[in-house]
Amino acid sequence: MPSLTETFSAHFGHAPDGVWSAPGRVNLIGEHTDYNGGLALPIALPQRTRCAASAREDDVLSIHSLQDDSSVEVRIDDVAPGHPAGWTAYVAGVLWALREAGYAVRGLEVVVDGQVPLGAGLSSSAALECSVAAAASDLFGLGLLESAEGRSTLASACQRAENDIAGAPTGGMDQAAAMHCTERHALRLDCRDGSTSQVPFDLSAHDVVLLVTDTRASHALADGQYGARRDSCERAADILGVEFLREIDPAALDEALAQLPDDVLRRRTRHVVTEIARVDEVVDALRRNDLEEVGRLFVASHESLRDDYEVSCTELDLVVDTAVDEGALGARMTGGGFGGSAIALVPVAEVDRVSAAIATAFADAKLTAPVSFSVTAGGPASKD
Ligand code: GAF
Repeated sequence: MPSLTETFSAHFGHAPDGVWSAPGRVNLIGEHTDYNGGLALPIALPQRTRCAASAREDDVLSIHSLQDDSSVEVRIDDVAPGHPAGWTAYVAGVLWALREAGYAVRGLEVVVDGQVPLGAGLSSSAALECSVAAAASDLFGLGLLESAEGRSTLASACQRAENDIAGAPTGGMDQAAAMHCTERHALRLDCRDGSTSQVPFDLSAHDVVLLVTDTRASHALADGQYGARRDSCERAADILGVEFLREIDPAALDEALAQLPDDVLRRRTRHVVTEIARVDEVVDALRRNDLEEVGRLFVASHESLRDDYEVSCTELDLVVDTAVDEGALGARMTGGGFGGSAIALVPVAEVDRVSAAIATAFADAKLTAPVSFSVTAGGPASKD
């Protein structure tokens, strides 16, 4: 396959002004907490989406994909909810959102090379949005990559692209991860005030790896299930008289649950409140290198997502159960759920056995073969 810059030159007749890239993510813990003003703890993946880009003088965005050889042209002024459709909404939506935020952006020529697995719950869409946002910031002299505050502005524009143009009512963790995560660190993200801190995350000294398993079970955030979970949380917060479920003190959880009118709202609330508390427990355990405790908290998180939040599925449960049975310190689904990927903390000596056991369990259950790979914490959106 020709390189990204060769494809750009062949397609547009000149070399690009530059190449920018942004990572996918896995969230270590803190799932379905971002839209509740809660805490999350993602790492950036080594897998990145790269975009070669040049600024145009006019309003036209011209996009080409290396993977499916498709091209789309759209005027930024014509971008609106549902237009353009498909993956190009994430690109066009970013320029639209930056303009909505008051930044003077024009059209771009873009060729995209997406190396984050699609539909795997690893935030390929945020990686795409953030790579384009990084390019736009540099090419239009916005300077937003240069500061944490600027990066948060870019992350917000990317979230608006996803919410308003692509129609996925997501919470913002994925875009914040792509903009703020740093190598060998997890990002403690406070979604109430937007603050971030870096937590050392380098498992190599402990002979442990983070194993990601893409279940290949389809996963979509623009369908009704994700939005239904958000609605339940908003209803519960409303009944409890708080802006976000983050405000419920875990020590007073039972009293809060007693005020809710039905079992579903009680279980959704219990997941959110306990999951937010688990994030700082994992941060503390990582800081004292207690990976056994991190593993235990992973399993508690998975059980809460499976039983109380009901966003797991057969495939995710099978990865988690098999990994733990075969010697993982802990495992859990990561991301939105309903398919996508799971993560496991696995001693190096057990990685091949755990991966093989997961593959065998899927084959025995007549499920599509999963893909397992180990990851380290990568860096944020940047110019290559
Ligand atoms: C998806 C969403 F995009 C995030 O905002 C977050 O809510 C996550 O699911 C669940 O934690 O990745």
